[in-house]
Amino acid sequence: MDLVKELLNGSRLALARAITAVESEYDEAIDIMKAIYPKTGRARILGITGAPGAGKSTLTDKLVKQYVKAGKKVGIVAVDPTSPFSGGAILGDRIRMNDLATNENVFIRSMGTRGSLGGLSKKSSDVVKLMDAFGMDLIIIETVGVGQSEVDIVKNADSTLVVLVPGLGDDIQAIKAGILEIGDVFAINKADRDGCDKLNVEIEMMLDLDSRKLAWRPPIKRTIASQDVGVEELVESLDDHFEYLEDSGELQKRRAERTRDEIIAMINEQIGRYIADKIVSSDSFAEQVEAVNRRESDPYSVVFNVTDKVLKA
Ligand SMILES: Nc1nc2c(ncn2[C@@H]2O[C@H](COP(=O)(O)OP(=O)(O)O)[C@@H](O)[C@H]2O)c(=O)[nH]1
Ligand SMILES: [Mg+2]
Repeated sequence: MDLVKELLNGSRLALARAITAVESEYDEAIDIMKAIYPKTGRARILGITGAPGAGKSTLTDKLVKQYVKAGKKVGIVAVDPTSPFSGGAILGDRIRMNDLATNENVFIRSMGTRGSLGGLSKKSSDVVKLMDAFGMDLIIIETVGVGQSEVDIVKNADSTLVVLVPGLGDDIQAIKAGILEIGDVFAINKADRDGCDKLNVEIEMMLDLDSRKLAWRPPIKRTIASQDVGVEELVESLDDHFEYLEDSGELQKRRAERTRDEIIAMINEQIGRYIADKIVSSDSFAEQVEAVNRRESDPYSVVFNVTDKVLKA
């Protein structure tokens, strides 16, 4: 495919078009993904999550500038599970990352729930793969908030940075959504505000409660993203974590688990589609439902009939 060839040769236009194909679920999307797959697995993937307004985009902007200065090529996928528009609600991020958008070593793409058939987590993970095959060294997945869908999305990353803000009760919000458990590095951003020590103690306490006894103790770094303060130290911690992942074999393990989960999810999706297309929309299914309503049959028998048919198909 020409598009794939161009993408692998570094065409940004081809990358943009491939992303659109994946996002819009065009028929050729699967062929594109198949063709680029052998070229993936090279980039390092960083997830960034935290409450809206915590400063994730501001921090991403500053982090990326550090990596670009170090000669890295960086892809950014900004994902908003609450918006049906790609880029609509993330307009503010575009402004905050304005000068990055024109940098030839940076590629930014925003995604919403448009054409949500395949699920945003899967789609954003495919977009990451496209950027990986394109040749990005680092790919950042930034999500807008702290809900379950955000957790699912950042699970596609190798390491996760959780951004918290002092004095907001963010900590409690994060604990609820299971965000703390997925943090490999913590940033207390807006460290120009009061309450950093308290938040720091709370995160440390949470980490003490973690029963997994991991070899990696997530570091807590203070940043003032809007003033570019503490960002170099944060980069160091993020690099340390990636090094740890590589040296301990954890990276390989996490990626292998992710591959397995991805395949299972795709099988489920495929079977779900088959059921929707071939069974649920059939006359015979409608008749069986009616029979249940007349109490001539029961739901358990119908389910058995249907699954039996699928398994033999
Ligand atoms: N006081 C202060 N404001 C910040 C800091 N970092 C970001 N902001 C501001 O917080 C607001 C939200 O930032 P944004 O990056 O869009 O947050 P996001 O929703 O997590 O992506 C913006 O007005 C930023 O300028 C900081 O360290 N201190
Ligand atoms: Mg943002």
